[in-house]
Amino acid sequence: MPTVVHLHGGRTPAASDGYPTDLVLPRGWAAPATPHGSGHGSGHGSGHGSGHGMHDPRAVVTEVTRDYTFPLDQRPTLLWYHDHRMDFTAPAIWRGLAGLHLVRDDAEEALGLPAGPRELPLMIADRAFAADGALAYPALDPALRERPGVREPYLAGALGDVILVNGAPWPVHEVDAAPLPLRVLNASNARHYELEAVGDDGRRLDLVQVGADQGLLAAPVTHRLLPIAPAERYDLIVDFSGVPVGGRVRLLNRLGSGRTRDVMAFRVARKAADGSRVPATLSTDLPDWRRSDAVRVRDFAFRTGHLHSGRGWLIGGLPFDPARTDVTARLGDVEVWRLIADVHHPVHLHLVGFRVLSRSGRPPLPHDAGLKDTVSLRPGEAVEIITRFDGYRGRYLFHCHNAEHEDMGMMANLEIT
Ligand SMILES: [Cu+2]
Repeated sequence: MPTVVHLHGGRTPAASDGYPTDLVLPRGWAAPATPHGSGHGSGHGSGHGSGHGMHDPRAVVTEVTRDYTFPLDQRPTLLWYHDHRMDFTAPAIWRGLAGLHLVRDDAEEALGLPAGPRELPLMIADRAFAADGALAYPALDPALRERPGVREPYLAGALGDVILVNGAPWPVHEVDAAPLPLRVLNASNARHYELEAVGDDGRRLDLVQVGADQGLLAAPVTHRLLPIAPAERYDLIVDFSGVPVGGRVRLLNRLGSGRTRDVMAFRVARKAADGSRVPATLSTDLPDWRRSDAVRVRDFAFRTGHLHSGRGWLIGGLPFDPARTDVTARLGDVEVWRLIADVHHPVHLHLVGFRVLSRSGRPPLPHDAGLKDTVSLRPGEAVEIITRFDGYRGRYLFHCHNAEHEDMGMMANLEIT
């Protein structure tokens, strides 16, 4: 298959950011005889021998190999990499083209947070399987060559009935009776979770958040329930020192039903000494952009709508077209963006982190703390974010990270000049 790698949350030069048409093609890959019919706009018609119909004069296509450069000049945090192929990102992620990427630095390690060998990344993703064990995905074109998108019942997003954590269904992980650092990614295409950790006695353990998408918070935030949308990350400390040896703590999804309520479980295997602590101040380098710093306020509506041969997902009434520049921002400028949703849309900006300013006129929620690169818009909500376009010039993207929405039009171009 054609593929292209995006390092999600990475501060990456545009040429290595994994623009959807900057494809790496298999040897001998040829364009289909006819363009697919689902159409994302005016750019359709001729291809680049890339297997889809989208015309993009700026695409940089290579065969078989490509070098990416990731300077990683950014705050330490949990990033993830995944395929970003034009029109076919969702099935590629579903098939496994995704993984974790940790950025560390000395200052973070000097904090004395619980860390070291106990640190446990959790990549949570739902999947569906056929009777023979093969991955099942409702693609319109199972060969993933011509017609993008999913069958009609899955237009809102493909949900699986098996919850995988680090590739294993509902795993049980043995832990010490000590604070455990968890680095959680929701790598699901479309499933939202509301996580809670519940012991055998029915009591909830605190989820102490120390980091967001883009690294350490200013101060810890304690949650009992923690919503996590596709592509969001949280760094958490869960303290198992009060759980008896042999006891079990289940990580549950309150938004699931039946088996999709279960995510994984921890079994406390042994007592352990632990000298770690969660400091009251975690970081002092978070940007504190103010509204008065912003040179521009922009509005974007994330809504369903008509592509020229069916239903899809639009930003500002338009489906994605790589040949159209939707936003031009000046390097160094601070802007406020107001994002409005019809249904749930986790909105992701490439290149930059942002702060959440408000939700439908109210203050941000506790889990909006820190520096984000993906914000979960709830149905009917208007979320304001503020950011500074910093780092590199070039062509970037913003889009919904419900992967099916993304493949069915819900992306836009962000040109930084
Ligand atoms: Cu969406």
